[in-house]
Amino acid sequence: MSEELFSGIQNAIVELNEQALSDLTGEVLAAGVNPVKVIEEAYTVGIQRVGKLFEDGDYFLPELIAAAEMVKDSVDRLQKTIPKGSIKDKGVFLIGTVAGDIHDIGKNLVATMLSTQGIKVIDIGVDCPVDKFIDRALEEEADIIGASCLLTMTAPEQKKLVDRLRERGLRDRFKVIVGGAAVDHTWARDIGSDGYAADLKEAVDVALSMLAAGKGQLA
Ligand code: B1M
Repeated sequence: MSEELFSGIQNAIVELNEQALSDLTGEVLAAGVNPVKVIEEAYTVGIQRVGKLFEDGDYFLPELIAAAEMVKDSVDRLQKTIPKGSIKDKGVFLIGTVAGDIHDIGKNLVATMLSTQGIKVIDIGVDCPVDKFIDRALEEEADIIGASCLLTMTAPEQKKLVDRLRERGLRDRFKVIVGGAAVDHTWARDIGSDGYAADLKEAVDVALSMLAAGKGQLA
């Protein structure tokens, strides 16, 4: 049944059928399907299919925006049903999208997943200059700073974050995790980040082991 619902949700996103998406989200909630699975296997796959159509020139920006908004609304609805772990048991994770980049679907999902694991998450939004990451991390006494980036053009902001921490004498104060479709493990290592996560599961695994061990993940 989940398989059918999941492909129905993916198709509703690709077809920009808001009513069908809303109805299927209702069905998923009523059936008690694991919301994390729905996010990973239905919504994420659906928006990625739209991305591919955009890349191939079959969809244009208005379709991309419409699909993103539909997914955001449905994920918001589903997120309300995910139980939060007990706050600040394990540490504080500050997350944002780098300056010049307004993509936030992946970042929001990572934030939600982390908050289900007993990690206190401070989400500072999108288009965040590096000093905003650092100032808020100091204010919130964060353990980890997470920077999301979807645009190749803005990936240097992640390097700037690591460099700026060093300039401000704070490099050892925070662990840094980078992620987002524009970057990879090699990039993360090259810029001196402490960790990289490709998806939700890795983001949770890396954050939890970093908090437990108090040291970085990358060789
Ligand atoms: Co844009 N966009 N977009 N877009 N968009 C991409 C990223 C793009 C690859 C599409 C394409 O051309 N093929 C391309 C970037 C190319 C590049 O630089 N390599 C692109 C472009 C070019 C643009 C614009 C410049 C388009 C334009 O204006 N001409 C513009 C930029 C605006 C800006 O930011 N300044 C733009 C705008 C938009 C919308 C506003 C329409 C919308 C975003 C809406 C929103 O986020 N609220 C949008 C969308 C939806 C996409 C695609 C289709 C989907 C992104 C997404 O949400 N994926 C995307 C194409 C694609 O990815 N195939 C595309 C689903 C999400 C769950 O995955 O965000 O990767 P993702 O997150 C993953 C992992 O990366 C990871 O975990 C998540 C779950 O697995 N992760 C982390 C993410 N952050 C993490 C942080 C971590 C750890 C893991 O730790 C801190």
